[in-house]
Amino acid sequence: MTRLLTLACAVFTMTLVGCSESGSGDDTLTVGFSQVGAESGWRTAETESIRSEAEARGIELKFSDAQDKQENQIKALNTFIAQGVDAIILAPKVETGWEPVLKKAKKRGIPVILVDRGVEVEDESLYVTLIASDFIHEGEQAAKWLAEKTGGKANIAELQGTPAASAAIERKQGFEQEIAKHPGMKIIKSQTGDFTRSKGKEVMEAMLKGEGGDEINAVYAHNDDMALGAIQAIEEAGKKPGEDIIIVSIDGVRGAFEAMVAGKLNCTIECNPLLGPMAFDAVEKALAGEEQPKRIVVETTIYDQSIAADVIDSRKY
Ligand code: GYE
Repeated sequence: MTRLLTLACAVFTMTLVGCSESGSGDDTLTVGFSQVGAESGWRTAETESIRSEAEARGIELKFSDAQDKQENQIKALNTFIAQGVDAIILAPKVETGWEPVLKKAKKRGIPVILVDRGVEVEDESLYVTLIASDFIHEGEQAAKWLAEKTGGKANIAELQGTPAASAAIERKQGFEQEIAKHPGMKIIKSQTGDFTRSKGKEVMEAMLKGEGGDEINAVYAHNDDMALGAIQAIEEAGKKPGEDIIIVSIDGVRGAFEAMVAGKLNCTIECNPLLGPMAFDAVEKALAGEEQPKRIVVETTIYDQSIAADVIDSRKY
């Protein structure tokens, strides 16, 4: 009888251990990553950073590319929760609509780390931390640089990022509050180019052809990809980008440095996409029950034509 009882206890213990281990059945961490899509060079660099960091740490990464649709991100998070992942990393396309799925993750005790863009939620305990640049500051820096370059006089065409994305909302806010200090600086046209090169070109073409297009002497693009599209449109309109029209953008991708070396882009504000190490540090701290700040700010740096050639070879993305 004793032997049978001992065996039963052993089996029961093994079962408990099995249940307590992560989704993959061994002690390998399993993390679900919901990515917006691949709309820009910045986004691709961010994805690569997270993938390579997971590999370096021996973490099983379940990756979902939402093809730029929030409903696909929500579906992915529901799948990760059903699979019982240890943690979730989310790059939210837009700020709103996340409460229901984040409440489910919280109920299952799955920590959610936000990277890159923020969410609007009543209950901030629905996510552990947001690792992102200060987009308002980026907008302010772009405006300060442009004010200095133009002597505080510019008729600006603004290429906005994805509607309802915190990066677009806050970059616009930061830029506008800074140019308000310069009566000679006006945004005379503003439209979304959805953070893509093709849309940036299309919108810039329409702005140049439209009423008042000839007055445009500056472009503020919420990201480099749209700025590169605008450069193509400006050239096709027979104008010199970087000279006839001064262009400032944000991200700091390699194409921006190439355009600055060619004299076609004037300035980019770096928004570091290499968030993998910080994201997995936050995952590991969350799983260890360590306290973390609600907001981890990624530093930004200004690059213009004067230094582009010196640094281009050392760029990591
Ligand atoms: O600037 C852009 C990407 O959310 C900071 O999204 C990110 C932005 C970035 O499409 O290139």
